[in-house]
Amino acid sequence: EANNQTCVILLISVPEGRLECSLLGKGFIFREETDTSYVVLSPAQPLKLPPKREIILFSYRTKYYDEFNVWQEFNGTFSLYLSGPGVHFTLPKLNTFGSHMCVTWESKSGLTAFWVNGKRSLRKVLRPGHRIQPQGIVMLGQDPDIFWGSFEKAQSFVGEISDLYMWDCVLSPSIIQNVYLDHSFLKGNIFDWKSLSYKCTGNVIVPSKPLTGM
Ligand SMILES: [Ca+2]
Repeated sequence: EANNQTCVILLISVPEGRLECSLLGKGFIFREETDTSYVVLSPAQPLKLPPKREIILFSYRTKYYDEFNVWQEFNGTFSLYLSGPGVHFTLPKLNTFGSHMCVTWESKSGLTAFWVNGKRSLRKVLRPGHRIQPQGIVMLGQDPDIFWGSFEKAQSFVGEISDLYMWDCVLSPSIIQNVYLDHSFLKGNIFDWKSLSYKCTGNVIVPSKPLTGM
């Protein structure tokens, strides 16, 4: 180049397929206005999960039964299953900035509802009079098809879960709304995020400072 520019021009010509080389210490410089120059990047992994996928959100399993499981289904609906039968709800999509989700089930009436960001779904009836059995395992991230195992990658949870609470009674609407509006939590008498006893297996990150966007 006869001019005084000192920039390095990285010429990349990839007519077909993908170029694989280390970019360490290099860069892309677009030197002039054109309608012909561009760089196509090939991700090492797909940028998002395949859309056709079911996702386990919460699993409580005893030896022979999925006692209390919350799912996002293939078609995007959300479900609660109690040892077999389940109810399904069409809800707003979970937001990348975080969503507050709550499931209520009243054993006597079977009334079941999903709450998203302080708003309650319509109610459906699931197994009135049913009793959830003790001595199971609560698991986040995987759906155990047997006690302690038989996981499927395609059903695993990918994302962030925080502020998990569980009670042995149905909370009032105002208490549920306050969790979303004021981020104020009534102490959970089954699970309480502030004093949760847990054990991580595999590639699970526990950030020292939780994200508090919600
Ligand atoms: Ca499974």
